[in-house]
Amino acid sequence: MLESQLESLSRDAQARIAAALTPDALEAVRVEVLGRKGALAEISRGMGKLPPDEKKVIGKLLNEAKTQLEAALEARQNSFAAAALSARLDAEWLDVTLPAPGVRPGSLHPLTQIQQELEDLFTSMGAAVLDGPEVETEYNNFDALNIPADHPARDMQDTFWLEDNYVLRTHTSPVQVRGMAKLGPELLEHGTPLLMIAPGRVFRNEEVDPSHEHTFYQLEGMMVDKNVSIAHMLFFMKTLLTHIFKREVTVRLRPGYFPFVEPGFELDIQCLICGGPGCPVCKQSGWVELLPCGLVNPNVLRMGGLDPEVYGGFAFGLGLTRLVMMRYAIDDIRHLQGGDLRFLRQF
Ligand code: FA5
Repeated sequence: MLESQLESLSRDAQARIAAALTPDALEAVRVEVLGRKGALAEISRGMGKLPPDEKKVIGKLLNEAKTQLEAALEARQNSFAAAALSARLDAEWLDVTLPAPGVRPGSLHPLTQIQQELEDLFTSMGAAVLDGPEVETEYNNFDALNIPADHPARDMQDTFWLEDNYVLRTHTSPVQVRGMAKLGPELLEHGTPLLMIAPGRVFRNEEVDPSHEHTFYQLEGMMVDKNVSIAHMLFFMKTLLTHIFKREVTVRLRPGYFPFVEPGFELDIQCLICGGPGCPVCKQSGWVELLPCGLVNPNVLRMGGLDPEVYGGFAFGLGLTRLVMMRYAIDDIRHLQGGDLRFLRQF
């Protein structure tokens, strides 16, 4: 009686194991058949009442059934694990033969791009490109440019003073002094005009707003030769602007005071952000100060070791950062050094 009950239980359990479609369904079969309160345990408990001979036979059959069912359960469990693994492999498939995405190409900062364009333009016209230190002597930044210690023009440029009469240069004009000393005598003696530009970073203790930074870029230009006139100066400045804007831009020339030029001018450009009516960049005036300039003051030539009776020159100090703003219609100077990649990736 117990024998046939065991046989049909075993057959039935085998069929259910084979039919289980999920690990949960399989576990339910295991608990029902092999669990502590399961069907086999119940048969095992009923064996107590059997005579010893029969007990032995049933005990053996019970063990065999248990072993077979455990093996069947394990095999089915393994098949679930294999299926899960292969599903995972399908889901996480990766083609290791695909080419790598590569490094995203960077680009030059718009200031660098325009600086390089101007360097190319001026070297094509025979100019030297000079560099000067950002930490400059008080003498080169002011005195040699005809701005002695007690001169009110020092107040025009709010200066970061360092120790021992050094300053963070407030403009690129000290490179005029360095350029004259380094190149002037040799070139001029051989009848070659001194033509130079000096792009670079300058510093002022400024209140920062849409058109003013404490750290910005200028490009100094200078020519010294015999018979240099304002017409030469205007030629170079017009060539510069046409080269950068690739079209005629509206400019105005008005008197400007700088102790190192005489006469001095301010060349303003009509604001290309608003087109004239006024905006925060042009301080509602419609014009942007871009290119102060003038004929080199004789005192500066003298301090540069050149004879003002023989030589004359012009100089200009382009606001390079503002030029970049005008070319790309950048409406706030702070974007340029803000380091925001969303801004920089546009160039
Ligand atoms: C000068 O710095 C003179 N050295 C220029 C010069 C050179 C005159 C040679 C004559 C002969 P100024 O302080 O105006 O001048 O500055 C020159 C240009 O720099 C300005 O026209 C403007 O375009 C730019 N600039 C001045 N201050 C700032 C600032 N805080 N932020 C951005 N650009 C500025």
